[in-house]
Amino acid sequence: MQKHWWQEAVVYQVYPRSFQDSDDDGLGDLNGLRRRLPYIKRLGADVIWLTPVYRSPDDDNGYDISDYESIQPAFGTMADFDAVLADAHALGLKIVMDLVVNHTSDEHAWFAESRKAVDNPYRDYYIWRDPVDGHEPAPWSSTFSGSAWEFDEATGQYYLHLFSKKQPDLNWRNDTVRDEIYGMMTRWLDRGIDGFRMDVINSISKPEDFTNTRRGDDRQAQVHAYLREMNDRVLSKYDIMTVGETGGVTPESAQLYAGYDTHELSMVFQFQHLSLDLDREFGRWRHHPIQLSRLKAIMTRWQVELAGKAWNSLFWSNHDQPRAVSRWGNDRPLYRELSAKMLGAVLHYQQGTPYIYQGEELGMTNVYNVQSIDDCRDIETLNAWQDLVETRHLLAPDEMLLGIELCGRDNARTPMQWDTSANAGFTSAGVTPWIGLNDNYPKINAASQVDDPNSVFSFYREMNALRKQYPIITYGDYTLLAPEDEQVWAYTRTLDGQVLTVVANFTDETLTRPEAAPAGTLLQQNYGDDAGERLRPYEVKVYLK
Ligand code: TEU
Repeated sequence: MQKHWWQEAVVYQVYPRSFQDSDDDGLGDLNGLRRRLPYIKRLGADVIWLTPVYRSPDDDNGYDISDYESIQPAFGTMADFDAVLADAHALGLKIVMDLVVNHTSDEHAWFAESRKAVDNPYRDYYIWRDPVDGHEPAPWSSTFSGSAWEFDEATGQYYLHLFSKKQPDLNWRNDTVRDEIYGMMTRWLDRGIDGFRMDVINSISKPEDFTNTRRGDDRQAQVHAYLREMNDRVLSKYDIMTVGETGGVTPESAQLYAGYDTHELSMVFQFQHLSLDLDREFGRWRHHPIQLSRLKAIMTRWQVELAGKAWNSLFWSNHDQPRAVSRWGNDRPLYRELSAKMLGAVLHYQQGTPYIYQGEELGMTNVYNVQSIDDCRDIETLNAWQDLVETRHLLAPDEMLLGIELCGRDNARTPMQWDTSANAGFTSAGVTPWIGLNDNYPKINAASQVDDPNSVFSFYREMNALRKQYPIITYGDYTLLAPEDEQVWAYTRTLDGQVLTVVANFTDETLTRPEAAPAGTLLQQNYGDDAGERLRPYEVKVYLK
């Protein structure tokens, strides 16, 4: 297996609008990120995944792009971006940008032209269809509630939008569209960035005829042709990292997207582990407890079935998910730090590139006591409330508010908690942040952790350092132990005669497990000592022999 730098790297995801404000407008920005680069370096990350900073009307917080090659003014200028990139590189940090090319904003110049007339040269940049019997061309739904088709009076046709109606889908069947995108990508890579995270990239292929096709039916067929073309014409010309966001992908299909010999992407984000606690009918808005044996089985399948064929990404959270310690661990004060460290270890010691979402390294939690939908900012949440509560009355307000508290996307988007000063150091005192702070910032913040050897931050920092010291963490083969155990996740990694053993207690009980006292030396743990076969609440231990 040929080795690549991104297999040995740790990625830190920055959601810039919530990371650091430098000009007191209540919104994070590029100069704020520049100021915090030393913090990311100190954590021991190697790559920053920067979510979109391009010009955008912000209907979906920047995932609705109106100009791929200019910077959102509220975030700064292209010169500010270049300064961030230069400073990051000077610190040995790489920057991977978010590529959102399944759709643009409806305020992009291309769409403004396309919607003018059916014979406009840009018409075929997007997906327009005639009504069928006076209705939408096909029963496709938007991820953000409602139909995926919006009727445009001016030309009497519908256009497709898998997300908000202000995010019209691009027509990847159009060679000119692909040429435009490959040109834009090339110019960003020539600017010096180190790769792309590709937003919903397995949605870019659509059927020619929408009748009798379900959303996503034929993605396999065309999307790989597009990605091989993208790789041939752009990606292969640079030593970069790419990660595709591929909802619905399986260990089998992932080998097409990220196979060592398929010449498409470096790796993909899979979501099978993130669907375990979702409701079949109401998705994230009706949350279910997670059964550990099912989580272990899914993550083990990815470890075993990709081994030697494709590279895994490893993540618990991102800007679309609730906070990891609240969803998977125990965010009560007694167990928050212990379970945050346990979750970090059980994920990072698997094979793959780990992704740390901003604040995860501090054990930041969900926001509780959501009193009203007016506290929410996320378009997915607002649209779902309108649909499920206000229009179809399928969920009661308090049930939906509970769902938002447990699994809404705004949980991950509250301002980064830097210190105990007003606004957690995210913005100046007296400034109103774009979204409310989590009121636990006086207790959970970077300033109280970076110099504390027992903090969650220091635990993540230690993991990142151990990764550099022990190749077994990157390249060792994974084997699950005790698959049926509903309380403990234990596994080994083996490489060149070495054995690394990870044992994690997912409960608030003290348990006894023989695998909790393997041979070898204790490499990392979240308690001050080693209690042998006795596993204390949320205890994790990593041994090396
Ligand atoms: O997310 C794709 C996506 O579907 C997620 O938003 C998530 O799966 C969704 O919330 C369903 O519950 C990407 C971006 O990460 C997200 O922020 C964007 O909103 C979306 O695409 C559209 O660009």
